[in-house]
Amino acid sequence: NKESSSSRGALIVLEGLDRCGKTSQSGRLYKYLDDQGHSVESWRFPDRNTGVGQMISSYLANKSQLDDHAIHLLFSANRWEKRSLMEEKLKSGTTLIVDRYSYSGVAFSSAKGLDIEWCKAPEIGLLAPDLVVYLDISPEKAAERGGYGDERYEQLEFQKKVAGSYLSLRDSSWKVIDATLSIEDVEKKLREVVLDCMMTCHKGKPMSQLWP
Ligand code: NYM
Repeated sequence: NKESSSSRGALIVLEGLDRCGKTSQSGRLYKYLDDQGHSVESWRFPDRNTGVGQMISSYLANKSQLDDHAIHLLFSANRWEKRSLMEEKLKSGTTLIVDRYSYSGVAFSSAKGLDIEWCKAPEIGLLAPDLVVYLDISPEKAAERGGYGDERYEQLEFQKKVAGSYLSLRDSSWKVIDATLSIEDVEKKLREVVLDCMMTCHKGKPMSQLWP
């Protein structure tokens, strides 16, 4: 049953360390909701398809160097360039499953030593997620999972710092799922919290902006 067009979609964000399983879980969740007949889209940040996204992609591949503040602002700009489309989709009843969002922006940049309040500032006014799910895994366990790729940040010592930053960003509204459970168990827990959140949005929970 398609959602009625008068009710809005939910903004669902998945966060976690590199290799925590976010990308496979977003894919599975998308397929499940789509099969159920919900209007849903799968998004990710960085969105490497835009002009800004290509600069980010080249930075992550170590093909270009950028000042830490400059790349932070590009990640943020990459979310800003999608903001109006995001709002349009949500208002028209489409639920968005977003793989990484502002929390990644703040966690990764503050792990480099940038001031956390400075990192949060450019995110002010972006749409606030209706649900943040944190797929929890220790940096050591994540590193054991088939190893990291060659991208910047994919190193154990750095991931330990990112884990610390995420801890200071987390609040009681986040749903934390043990990412070391089986794929099926993580998927099941994820579906539960997501369906519950979609219901509250459907019932008229107002949209809000960062940082609430
Ligand atoms: N990343 C991602 C940031 O440093 N800041 C951000 O705002 C976002 C959205 O980019 N290691 C980092 C986290 C990842 C890397 O993401 C690429 P992915 O999910 O591997 O494509």
